Amino acid sequence: MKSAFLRLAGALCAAAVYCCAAAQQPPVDVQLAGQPAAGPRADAAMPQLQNIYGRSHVSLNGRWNYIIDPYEMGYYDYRHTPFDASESGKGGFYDDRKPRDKGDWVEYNFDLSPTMKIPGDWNSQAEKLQLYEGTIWLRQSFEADPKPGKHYVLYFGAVNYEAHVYLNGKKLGAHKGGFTPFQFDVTGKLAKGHNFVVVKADNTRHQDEIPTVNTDWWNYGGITRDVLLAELPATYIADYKVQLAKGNLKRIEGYVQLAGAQPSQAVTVSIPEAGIKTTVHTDASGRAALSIPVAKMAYWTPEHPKLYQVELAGGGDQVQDRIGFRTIETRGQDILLNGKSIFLRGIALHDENPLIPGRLRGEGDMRMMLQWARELNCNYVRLAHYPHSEEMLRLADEMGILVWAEVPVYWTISWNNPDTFKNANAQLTDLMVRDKNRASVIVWSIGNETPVSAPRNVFMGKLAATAHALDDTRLVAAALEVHRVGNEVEVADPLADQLDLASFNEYAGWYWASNKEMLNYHFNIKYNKPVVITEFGADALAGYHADADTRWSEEYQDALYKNQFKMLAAIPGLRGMTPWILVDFRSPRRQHPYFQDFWNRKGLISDDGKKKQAFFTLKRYYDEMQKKYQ
Ligand code: GCB
Repeated sequence: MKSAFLRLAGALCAAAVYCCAAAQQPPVDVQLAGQPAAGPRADAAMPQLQNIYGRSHVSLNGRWNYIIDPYEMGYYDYRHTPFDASESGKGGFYDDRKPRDKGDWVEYNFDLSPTMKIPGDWNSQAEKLQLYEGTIWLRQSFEADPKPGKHYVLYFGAVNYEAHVYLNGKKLGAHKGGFTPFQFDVTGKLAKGHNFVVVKADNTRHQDEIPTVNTDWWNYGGITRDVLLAELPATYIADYKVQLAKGNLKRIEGYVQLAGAQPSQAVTVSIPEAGIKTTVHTDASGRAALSIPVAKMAYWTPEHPKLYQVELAGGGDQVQDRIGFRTIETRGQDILLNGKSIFLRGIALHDENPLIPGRLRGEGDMRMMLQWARELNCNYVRLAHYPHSEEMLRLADEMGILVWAEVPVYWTISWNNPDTFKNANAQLTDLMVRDKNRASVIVWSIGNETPVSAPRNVFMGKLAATAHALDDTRLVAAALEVHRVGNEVEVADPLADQLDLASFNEYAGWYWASNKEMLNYHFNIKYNKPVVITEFGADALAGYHADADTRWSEEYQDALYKNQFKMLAAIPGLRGMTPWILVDFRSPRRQHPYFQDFWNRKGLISDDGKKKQAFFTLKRYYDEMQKKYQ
């Protein structure tokens, strides 16, 4: 049944929505049992809905009006008390009701303010915002025709970093964390007809947040991913996991979670192409475990990334997904995909488009990045250093590219602050909740280059425990650091005991030792685990040619890659790598006026899409490794 239950006003087009069976129940509170609790940074947000794109929804993307507010005029009064905290709330930029009360004197006007494209970081949309860090208010208007008995969910794919969200002048809640989705239950809060949503987005960096003040990437602010309004029936499928059991090619295990009016129901899970159809009954909390034998199935691999249509139906709701089935394990120093030893031919990438400034804006941009990885003959990518979008993971599923997924626990976090830990733990949980059905994801990474110390070991150890507890079917890892003792490069980190890989960054030939000297070094890795090099690399300005001893030249970068391959060949447990990095990327730390000019030049592809020499060297190496592991 097709019903246009919502129409976007203004520049947005009317969108058709496919509604599920109409169970006419009064709206009830959304409360999901059995899901990890949202962290303290998600004030009043509801738990994540699995597969938002598979629900009846309209997009609130498009052009949003915005107001730059460096002094947070729209949030605090002149005594620096939040308007939110006052009874009338008057003065805040979120109260955009028209006509205004007589005598109201307001110093803002969304209608006369400029617009920017959402999803989209603000830095790349106006020159004066390129380096802006602070608050911007954004507003979108839309029309709705909410139906009784339905649930409505306002979803944000990501807002960097802190978001305060208001619907029709009333606060829905706040969220911290720039790369994970959050949503609000807006049942009973939508008006028939005109509605408006206002977001205060603030990308100010703080020492106690995740990430902290110091990173090597651009701090893109704003609503960087989709904004959607979804309609759900009175009882709905809130979450599900449908994956092969740990190391077991013959059994699917997981769960289904209903929420809403009548959470105790029969739910049918079918995978028609695999001849699977099972009915389970959810308990009073809406949950049922799944354990389904598999007779015959084409397992997901990079060579044959088979995705099955999976259908879940129950309680008047139904959701479809495309899911691949594979196992991933380690045995000694081997990584086993569906029981077979593999070599991870990888490359690292940021969520940034070098050609059209800003974050990746949609499937076309994402396909370009993964296609470049494919041209390198990669079967694997490291999506550094924070969760990339759900669409990226779905594309990796479709294109057959294995993924290392990561949270922005980067460098010098405030290890002793319990709120900082809660925040990191919540971001990790949200990533894992979102992407748990993606075959491409084989590694959850809990952080990058975090310096060993007692409080750090406790903090990171707890994150590792969270990752293992939430998902025993994937590998848990971190990009560790190395230390040099004489000519030995040591990997000795107590955290490694809790990780599945001996994975580390090493900048031989760039941050230490010259290109030639690096061949005198050898690795001392104390762990009987697969070794995966998470980073090595060198800056090269595309088109700058010199000899192999001249830094910044393509020749230097190329020679470094060749020497790395020689050096790494001596590691018996080497099972993969993600050199740093696919494409040059923007970073405020990179100040050299000629070679960098705010770009980190370690890309194998330049900021205008040209392949550097080392690109072809890495491809040749991967061609050889592919033959070796066939
Ligand atoms: C690293 C970091 C990465 C940097 C890179 C570099 O170790 O993990 O985020 O961009 O080095 O280029 O220095």
